[in-house]
Amino acid sequence: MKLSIVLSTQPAQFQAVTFKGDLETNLAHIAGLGYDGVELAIRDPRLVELDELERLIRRHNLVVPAVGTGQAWGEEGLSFTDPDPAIRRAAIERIKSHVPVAARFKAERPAVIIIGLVRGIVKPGVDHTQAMDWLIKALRECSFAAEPFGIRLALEPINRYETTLINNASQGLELIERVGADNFGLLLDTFHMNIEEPSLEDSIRRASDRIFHFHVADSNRWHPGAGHLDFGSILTALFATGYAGFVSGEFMPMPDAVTGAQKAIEHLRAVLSSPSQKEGLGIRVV
Ligand code: LER
Ligand code: MN
Repeated sequence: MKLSIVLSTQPAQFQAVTFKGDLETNLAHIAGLGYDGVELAIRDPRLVELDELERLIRRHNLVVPAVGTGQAWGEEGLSFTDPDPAIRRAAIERIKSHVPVAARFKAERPAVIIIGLVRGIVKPGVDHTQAMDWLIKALRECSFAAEPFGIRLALEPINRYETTLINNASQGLELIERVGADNFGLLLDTFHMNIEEPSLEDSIRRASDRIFHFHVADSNRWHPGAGHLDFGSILTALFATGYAGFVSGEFMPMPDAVTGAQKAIEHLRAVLSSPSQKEGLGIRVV
């Protein structure tokens, strides 16, 4: 299991970003705790000193499996489904501007650009069908722009309290059919899945090789182990699909970032090394 954790490269309002603040200190903590990678949450690549960021990340031997883009919505209100065409265009251009960033950090697997809330919500006066049409066109344009760089896009089904556009894995799989790009898939997040999916494991099995990235948080959005999700069962289902990507922590910095990150790694390793999970993964227990 390769583990990463979300780190924001700039101040952010979104609460489930585990690490914000001084980059160098945070990267040292993340590497020191045993994480293999860091998922970068970047509002706008133009705001980031990329050479310096890359130098720090490489110095700590960390990989960047994915780049999160949600702050373009959270801080600036950019979205693929805004009724204002200038805002939709700005959102598309912003996502395309992440492609060279993701390409810079590409490791042994194609890096992923995350499409979270930048897809938008259905705003008053816009009907759902219209919003879906805008969404599909934007996703096609961005996926085609990313393809020559070997970069993949992953749309994250997000729970109903944050958006009405793509809440669950089934809707995500239908969207994939309509977008029709091989480098477009899903990011599944256990926090949202716990609200929206009838069974996390069945949805993981159905999404299978369209899972391009995976977020973990417990039911209360604290670190895995702090709530009631069964991560042994969830991760066994994930790895049984052949998933070879990162398991990425995206949870509240509770009781504080370092303690949460440490408890997450301990819990995830412990549940995967318990005898019943080893048997589920086909590992003989002696
Ligand atoms: C982002 O990865 C996420 O999970 C959302 O809750 C953002 O609003
Ligand atoms: Mn998430």
